[in-house]
Amino acid sequence: MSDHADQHETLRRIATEEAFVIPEVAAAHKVIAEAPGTSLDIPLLRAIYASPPGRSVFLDRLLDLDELRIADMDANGVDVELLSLTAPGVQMFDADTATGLATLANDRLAEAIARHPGRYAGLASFAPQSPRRAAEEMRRAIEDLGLHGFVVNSHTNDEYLDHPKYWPVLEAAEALGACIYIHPRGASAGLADPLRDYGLWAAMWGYGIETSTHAVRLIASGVLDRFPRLQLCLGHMGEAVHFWAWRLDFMQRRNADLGWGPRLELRPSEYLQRNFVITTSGLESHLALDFSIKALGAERVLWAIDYPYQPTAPAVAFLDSAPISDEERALVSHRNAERVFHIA
Ligand code: VNL
Ligand code: MN
Repeated sequence: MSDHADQHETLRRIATEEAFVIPEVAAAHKVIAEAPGTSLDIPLLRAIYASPPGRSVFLDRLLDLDELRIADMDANGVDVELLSLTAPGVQMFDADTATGLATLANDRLAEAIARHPGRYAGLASFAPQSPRRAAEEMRRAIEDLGLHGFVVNSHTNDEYLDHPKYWPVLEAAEALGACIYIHPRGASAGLADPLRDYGLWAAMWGYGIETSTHAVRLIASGVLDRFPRLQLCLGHMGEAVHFWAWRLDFMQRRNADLGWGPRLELRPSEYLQRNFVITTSGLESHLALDFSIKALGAERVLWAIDYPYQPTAPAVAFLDSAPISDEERALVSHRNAERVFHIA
């Protein structure tokens, strides 16, 4: 075996956007799947949860935190999965249901991590529908349960986290030193109509439009001047936001001159460098990886699979065969995840 292959044998792999569900949330998603509605989350919920399940292979794997998942990890050399409740999480439920289910999901997540020492870490859910209770649950999840950060599935009732009502959530994450992973979901009502054809609503295109817009709102609103130490994570190779950095910088200044937006303390590209990390989930392109490392630095790019929605073996092969230095590979594969998500 060559030295190169040897090095890969011992490289710790931490996958950072790995989905699960608990039966109680699955049951509540099924109710949404079987009711009429125009939300762009409904087609995928129907595919997964409506009876008979069209994509039960996803459902089985989402519900499993033991045999199937650990076997898939072992077969592919994945050391750790950073788990998060699958989209849209609790964000389509009423505030009380959402708050209760987030708490339950976080308890189950902590139990799964304890059952499989060293194999899992976890991002806590919270219910933005009730920002004060969300902030309390965020404190409990980090301080009592020992979870490793947070997941939010983009908009909540068509509102974004730059809205002042959500500042308690941003304040809690910053104070706890815990990163918020902004995961996609179906686009908000105002973004939705051109995404209703050809399957554009989901992972092919709509998720990226929704989630990149969320990230740009957080930058352009000035909310990162209020919470300068807040750490945010974007999947899917940064949802391409960093590709737009030059234009964001140029046009944000013009916006400020026109009175269309605030005067920011930093340029948009500087917030990307200070407040964001990105993951490679579901975008296994060496060209995009090379661009991302050059644009943001290798210490801001983390590996992910997007299990069970993406297959594990190609995600591992993508990492192992990436034309990057051993130092960069170690950062992307595990060191950045260890630092950003406090994984031992
Ligand atoms: C898909 C991919 C769905 C990644 C996801 O969450 C996800 C998909 C619902 O391919 O449909 O995180
Ligand atoms: Mn995902």
